[in-house]
Amino acid sequence: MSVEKSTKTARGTVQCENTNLNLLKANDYVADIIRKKMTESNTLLVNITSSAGSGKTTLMQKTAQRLSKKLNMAVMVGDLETERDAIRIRETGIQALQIVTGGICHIEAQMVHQVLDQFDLDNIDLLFIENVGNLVCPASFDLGEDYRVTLMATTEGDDKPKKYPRMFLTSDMMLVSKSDLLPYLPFSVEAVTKDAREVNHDLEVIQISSLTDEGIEAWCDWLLDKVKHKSASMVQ
Ligand SMILES: Nc1nc2c(ncn2[C@@H]2O[C@H](COP(=O)(O)OP(=O)(O)O)[C@@H](O)[C@H]2O)c(=O)[nH]1
Ligand SMILES: [Mg+2]
Repeated sequence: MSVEKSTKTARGTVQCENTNLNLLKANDYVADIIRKKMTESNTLLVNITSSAGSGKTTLMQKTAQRLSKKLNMAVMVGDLETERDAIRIRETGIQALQIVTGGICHIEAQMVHQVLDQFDLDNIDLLFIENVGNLVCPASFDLGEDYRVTLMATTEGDDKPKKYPRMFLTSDMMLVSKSDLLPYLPFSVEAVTKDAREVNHDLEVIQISSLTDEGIEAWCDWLLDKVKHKSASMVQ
């Protein structure tokens, strides 16, 4: 069933809604199966979203360099075409698998489920999904993740949380990325944080740069804490 709704607003802007309810229902069913598998294997699943070019793959490389000696980690990465990102991540020595969506602008739970048996989940503490780069479609698809983390690059402009609210509403963490470029850009970390928290009061925020390493330790500590917390809750 497809629901299409359009409303004419006072200022003459036409607001459209188009949600394929069956597709999302099927997605959520598979997402629950993934969640169960992750609980059984005690693997923390983190879904990384952002616009194209915000620094997701670079952050995956950086995180692997920092954490792969402390815990077992792996990445599945979605793109419309090419295996380029998986190759970049594999260069750090961790397992990375490319999901080529063939034109689809997001990863769906079914795609994750199809490749899960290629990972030795019982021996993976932290599994990342690097989603397809855009702030729209990935917001609507639950992938069974424990946490959703959205990168918001300083190069994108600080007005995005209010323009793409669903992405920020459904995220647990906003990483303000490429902070090394702040001196050269009209971008306010204060303004972007205020807007994002008006959309999602509980959103955590860390300012990071994969170039200067600003915030990378705080990011890695956040991940280590979540991995620890998940395994502690398994013991109880
Ligand atoms: N200045 C700066 N550039 C970055 C940073 N992180 C990534 N980049 C660059 O931004 C571009 C896109 O990065 P990439 O990781 O491929 O982004 P993705 O499309 O979100 O995966 C590349 O040219 C990176 O070298 C950062 O922290 N600072
Ligand atoms: Mg990438």
